[in-house]
Amino acid sequence: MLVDLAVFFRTMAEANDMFYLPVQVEQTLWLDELKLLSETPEDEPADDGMVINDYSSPLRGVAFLGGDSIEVTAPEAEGDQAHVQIKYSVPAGTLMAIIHQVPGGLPADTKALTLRARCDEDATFFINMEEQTDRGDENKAGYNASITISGGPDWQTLTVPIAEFTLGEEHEDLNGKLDLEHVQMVMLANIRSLVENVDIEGVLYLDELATTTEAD
Ligand SMILES: [Ca+2]
Ligand SMILES: [Ca+2]
Repeated sequence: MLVDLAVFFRTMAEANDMFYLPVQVEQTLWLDELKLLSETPEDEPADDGMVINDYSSPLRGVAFLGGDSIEVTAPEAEGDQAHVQIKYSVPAGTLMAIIHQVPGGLPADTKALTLRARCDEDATFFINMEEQTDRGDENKAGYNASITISGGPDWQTLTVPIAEFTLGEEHEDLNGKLDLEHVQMVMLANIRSLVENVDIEGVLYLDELATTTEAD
């Protein structure tokens, strides 16, 4: 199944309140090939974890929410580190978010998420992991944590222990625990515009989002 997330979110009343979505325009999508592989292609292992996204070009498995107020570019790679630059200027009452698809779930022995990033000014990002243990919304649960990236020119690798993720208030989880192998989506969002109801802007650079089995 191929889903245009912007169209998908637009159909959710709740999302319309939360996300600033641009006026819908007609879009064309060309597809060349859809393959079924007998083996799951392995991502390049980062130490003993799994790379959720390396932000190489062309970008795959990522969707951006924030409409016209988000500008994504792929600056020249620094060494072999391909990365993306996300320039955002988001109105109060909405938010900017980067949604990573995790089609095969995360390794069950994951101890932490790691993010190699930098930004122009200090910014706190909300990280949401959504598990889907079975069909239906009642089998979805969202777990949240947050990270603060210090502003500056240097790349930082931030570690977020899985133990820091707590169940979102709007969710119930039937088995009461985060099931990493059923996580389908990892979202990184700047929700300050929504929570404090102020206009926000910033530049965020992302190099790699990964899991690690090492406890920090
Ligand atoms: Ca669960
Ligand atoms: Ca990268």
